[in-house]
Amino acid sequence: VFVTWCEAASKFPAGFQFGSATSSYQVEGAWNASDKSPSIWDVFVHEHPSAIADHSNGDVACDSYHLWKKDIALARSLGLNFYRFSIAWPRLLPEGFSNNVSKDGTTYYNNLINGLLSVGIEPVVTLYHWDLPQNLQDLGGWTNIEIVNWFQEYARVAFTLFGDRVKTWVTINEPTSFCNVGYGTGILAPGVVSPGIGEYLCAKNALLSHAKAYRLYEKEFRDKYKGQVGLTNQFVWYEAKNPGQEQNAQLARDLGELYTFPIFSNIGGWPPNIEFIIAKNSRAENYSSSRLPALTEEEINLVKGSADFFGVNYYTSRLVEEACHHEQILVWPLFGSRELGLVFSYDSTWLPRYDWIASYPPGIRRLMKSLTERYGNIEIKIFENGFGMSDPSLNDTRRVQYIRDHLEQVFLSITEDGVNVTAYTAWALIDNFEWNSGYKSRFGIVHVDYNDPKLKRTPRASAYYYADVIKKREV
Ligand code: GBH
Repeated sequence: VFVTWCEAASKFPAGFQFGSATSSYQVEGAWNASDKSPSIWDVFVHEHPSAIADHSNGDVACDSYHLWKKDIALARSLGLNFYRFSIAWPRLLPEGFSNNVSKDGTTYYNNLINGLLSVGIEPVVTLYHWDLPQNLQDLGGWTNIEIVNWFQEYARVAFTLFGDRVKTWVTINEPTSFCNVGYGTGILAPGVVSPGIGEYLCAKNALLSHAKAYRLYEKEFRDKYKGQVGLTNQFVWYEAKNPGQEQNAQLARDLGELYTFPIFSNIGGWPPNIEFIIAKNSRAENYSSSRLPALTEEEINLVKGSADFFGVNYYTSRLVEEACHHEQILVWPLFGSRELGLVFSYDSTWLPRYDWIASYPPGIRRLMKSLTERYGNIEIKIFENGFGMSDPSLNDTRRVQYIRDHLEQVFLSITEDGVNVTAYTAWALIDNFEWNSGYKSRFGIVHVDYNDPKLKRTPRASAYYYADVIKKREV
């Protein structure tokens, strides 16, 4: 009896799911195959090659558009329970609108979904992982309130075509990243530099777009298909750098919950203290109204409760302190927040470290505990966690350590904190186009040989390690 209890106590609960992920622009390639139209990333990388570290682009990437069978075979060999991928909006709807649904685009995603299901892997589908149709960007993209309707119609097409087989939908990946970096600092596509303005228009419209897609599913698809819909966001866990700074750490966490509070809090709307600070800053800067667009009563109610789970992408944590000079370039959410007058750093003991990632495994546990305490025992799905390396080698010891350390904390969240976390996702299944870092930055648990015309995929030590965890269901 004792042995059985011990074994059970060290295993992840029966319903817990292990997966891995990629996104369309980062792996598909085939940027102009058939009737696909250009996305903002196609245009951004073609017009500004120097925005990418190695001047590369996603024209070919891992060619998953043609090599999807190989990706499925890999996912299967690792024993994944689910595979999270995204649909390229301009591949499915070449005109951006629902007037014209691509036959080849539909076939591609049907093949991928059916191929996964045929080997017992659940497809988890993201509708938006940053590759907006360029023609919609020409109309303002995420800063145009009309996107709420464009996105809802896109979601309707996807739910209609694939909803019979796809039971987990992620509407939007990391609004924090593409709003603040795509429409704020302008580092990511579409490269709009409008800090404090464009990024907040994007924030409001992304939140409403998500909610409209959720309500659509609720009304027209849920009875039939019984799936789950939510969004996933990047979360950085913030702690005070020095004693007595807890209030600032909480402020940073509140700004990080810009897309969480409106959905999961009882009162809905923007986090009140963040709304207050941005209004105050706007007044001081002589604006006639807050740079953070207000939400109407109707919008607040549309968004409130519009998710069946918390999607959490977690990579790293930060220590928070007050900025001495507000002019310092502060890039939310990793380096600081000009809005809050805060700068972020990490501890030198947080290892391994790579670029913006400093490994701090307790962060993922504290984050989930905090979300649960603030918003109730809502189901959490970790939809990204992973480690980058410039070293392409197969013996990726540091990545193994990173994944193991984080899985340990996820396990403790369940057993010690009673957090309702039901999924873990290793980002990424294969090396891919890592946005501004190009191909030099590798996140795959599986190596891709970019010098090989066949783009051969080879599992790394981390892939074997992860496969073993999945098989034994314990860390
Ligand atoms: C996630 O982004 C993405 O969802 C995924 O596509 C990506 O491949 C993965 O993580 C690994 O990076 O301008 O200083 O903020 C994580 C958030 C946002 C972090 C963009 C890097 C660029 C540096 N990323 N950011 S900065």
